[in-house]
Amino acid sequence: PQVIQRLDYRAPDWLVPDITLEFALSLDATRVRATLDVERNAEGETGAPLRLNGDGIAVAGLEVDGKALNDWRMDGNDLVIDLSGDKHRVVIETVINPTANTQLSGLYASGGMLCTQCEAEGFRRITFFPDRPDVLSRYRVRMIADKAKFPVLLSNGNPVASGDAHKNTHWAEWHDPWPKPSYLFALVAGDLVATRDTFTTRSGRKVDLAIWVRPGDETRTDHAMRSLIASMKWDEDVYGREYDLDLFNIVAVADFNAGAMENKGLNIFNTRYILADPETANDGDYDAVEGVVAHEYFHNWSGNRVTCRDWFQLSLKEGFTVLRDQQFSADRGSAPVKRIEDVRILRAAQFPEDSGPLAHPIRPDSYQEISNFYTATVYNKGAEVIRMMTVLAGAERFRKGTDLYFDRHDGQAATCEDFVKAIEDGAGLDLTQFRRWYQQAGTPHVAVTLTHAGETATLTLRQTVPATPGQPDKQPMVIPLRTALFDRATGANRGEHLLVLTGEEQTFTFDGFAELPVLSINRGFSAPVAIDNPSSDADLVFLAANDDDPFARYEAMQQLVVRHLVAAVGGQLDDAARSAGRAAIGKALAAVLADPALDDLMRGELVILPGETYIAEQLSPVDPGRIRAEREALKAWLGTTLASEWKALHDRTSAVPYGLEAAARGARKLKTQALVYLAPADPAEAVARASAQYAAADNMTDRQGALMVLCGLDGAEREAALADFHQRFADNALVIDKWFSLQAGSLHPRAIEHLKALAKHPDFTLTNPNRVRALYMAFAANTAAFHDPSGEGYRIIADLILALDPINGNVAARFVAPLGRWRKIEPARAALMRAELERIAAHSGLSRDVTEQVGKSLE
Ligand code: B3K
Ligand code: ZN
Repeated sequence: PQVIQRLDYRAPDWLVPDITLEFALSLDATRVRATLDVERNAEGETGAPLRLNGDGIAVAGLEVDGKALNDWRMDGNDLVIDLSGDKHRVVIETVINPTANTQLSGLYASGGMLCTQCEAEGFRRITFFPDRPDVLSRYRVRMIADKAKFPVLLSNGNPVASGDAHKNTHWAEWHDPWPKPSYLFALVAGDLVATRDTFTTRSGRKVDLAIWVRPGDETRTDHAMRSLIASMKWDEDVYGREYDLDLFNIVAVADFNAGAMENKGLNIFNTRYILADPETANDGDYDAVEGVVAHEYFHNWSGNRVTCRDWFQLSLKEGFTVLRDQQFSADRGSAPVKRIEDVRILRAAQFPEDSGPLAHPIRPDSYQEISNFYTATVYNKGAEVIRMMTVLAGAERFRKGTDLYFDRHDGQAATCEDFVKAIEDGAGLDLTQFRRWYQQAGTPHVAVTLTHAGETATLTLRQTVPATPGQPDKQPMVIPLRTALFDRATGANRGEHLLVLTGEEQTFTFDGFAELPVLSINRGFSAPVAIDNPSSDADLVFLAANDDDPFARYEAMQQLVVRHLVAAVGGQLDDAARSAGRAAIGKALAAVLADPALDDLMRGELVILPGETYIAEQLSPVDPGRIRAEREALKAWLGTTLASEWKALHDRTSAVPYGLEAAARGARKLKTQALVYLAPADPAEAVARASAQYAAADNMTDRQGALMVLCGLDGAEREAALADFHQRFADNALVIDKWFSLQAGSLHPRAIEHLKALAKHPDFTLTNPNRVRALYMAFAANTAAFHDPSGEGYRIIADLILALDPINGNVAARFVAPLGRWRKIEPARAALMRAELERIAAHSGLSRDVTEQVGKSLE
């Protein structure tokens, strides 16, 4: 396979300052006429021919400077044209079939409408073009289409003109004044309705806002619109960034590979990140809509005005934009809870990636298929790396850095190095060594020892960065750790310090301590590292109850449980140690339940047990079955020991009426958590309460929570609730997705059987990515079911990959990672996992996406 290397970057030989695209749209034969004004790039290779990328398209006509041209050649998928001068006009015709485009990349059909997805390399499936982000063009787009089937015609920028044409057709012309790379091109044609609002920017530009959806869905766009307006205001207030067109369109599409796409002035969204109302969207869905709407909007500056020079720089826009959307959401709701959620995602999705065969730096060095690099590492770790810059610089100086970055690189295709340099210059930081975060993969581990002598506490920190594929040896990283010491006798916080670990090992001393203090380290998760902290259980119980940093409080609680479960899974606990560990956890949990100073949203975070994948990260080799068993056993014990507390909590929270405010949301979170603990302890009680919660629910959070609990248990109530849910929401695809996920991800011992039946359900289809993910991602994350000792779970996922690959390789490749973790799993299962990877690899005609992921997983 061809491997693209970061260091092979060369400037483009030709630029395309202007392009006109004319589309004669239809579902199965769309004609595209592209007029490219090309000119030689002074930085390119002298005399080089014009090389235009294509993918699955053929030349249906070609003119240069007004004359038909036969003197062209294909080099693989590239169209190559020898041109004598420095400036030419090239006109290319192609014909494409959107309905046949099941990859959902390029121009495709979704439920009778037409839409595009061009990032990263979809534009070349529409027309021949230098499809690379450092070629920026002004786009003019003309569309002509059947007026009844496609009453709405949208593209980037501003509408210029429109009108009726021959025989039931109409046309529209759009112009985008901002030069952009081809991956930001978008077009939508369909029968859509808009929810409208306006936003006036701080300099007084009135912007028309529209969210376009299928007729009937317009009742569920309010939250997205509120989120958009809030994002526009926030980016002005916090980053000084103003919107730059008179119009901002969002379109929601049911068939979409990703979450959403930041096309200039025309964001295209997966419906799941736009549509929300209390009955059909849970609280998490509300947050996701707000976060993704903000994320795509923020890309207008971090991504569009300043774009990426090449795809190795993807984290330039994604890491930064994720940080920006995280900061926005933190400002909109509870900042500590948002931080905890973000860290939970990082640990569940990114840490395993960083410790597995697909590990890569946030700025990768090579790829076969760039679609495989839209990862938790590039996005979430990328955000953490920039967040560390904010920790080192402080908010004000960091803002000086970002101002300089936007100023310096506006209109350019920039690199991660450009970003770091701008922060360095603007914020006044030296990030020389810090740059290793862009180069080295792997989650650093920091081992901590705290000793005490005389009046002095001595903290020793030792870092190791694990070897990752292609990177056997690592250099020490810059690790900023917000740290506090608590007086053991009084419980007082003696002050927070920012300790910046730069060497392999460093020692810090603190005076004035009569006895060994209690250590609170990596507060707020100031660095994306794993801390190996030998604090006693008693210290963790103390921090879980008393730390004034909410994240640290959560962390102490997690660590207490992780430590216990890791020992239990490893068979290192005798009866006495098991009871002592449980007692400590029970005590901490009881304190959390009783603490009147905690709000329910935060309490809801503190009571959630660490996830199975995070526990698995601490173990090698892993027996996933034992993790499930020990975690459930602990839950059952806590459910029994604190039974009356859980019931009282369920009663109290059930009395809180629905609302979007934090208190009501907190109550809903705890309401289902109470059931989660009662379920293994007293299934009959849990079933009764969950059924009542389901029946009384006036919102999706309560209904879905109750159904989740019922799904893990046996009985007529389970079947009745599932049937009711399906019937009640039969016409709502996003809710039916939940119905699939809840069953595939359930704690029920026969989850595999359920999954097999669901795969044959008439509502299941391989052509809709949301539906595929709903069923199979939930299953792959259901550790006990996926890792069934028979190997059946592995076979199911491998079969899925093989069946899905010809339809949608991009989505198929996402399912390789769960199998790719075989090296960390106990030998019997590991062999079965590996065998499935080999079975996939033996197939011919696999997509580049799946080939790369499977190949790397077997290396
Ligand atoms: N930039 C898009 C990602 C597109 C995915 C391409 N495979 C969404 C986002 O990160 O905002
Ligand atoms: Zn993004």
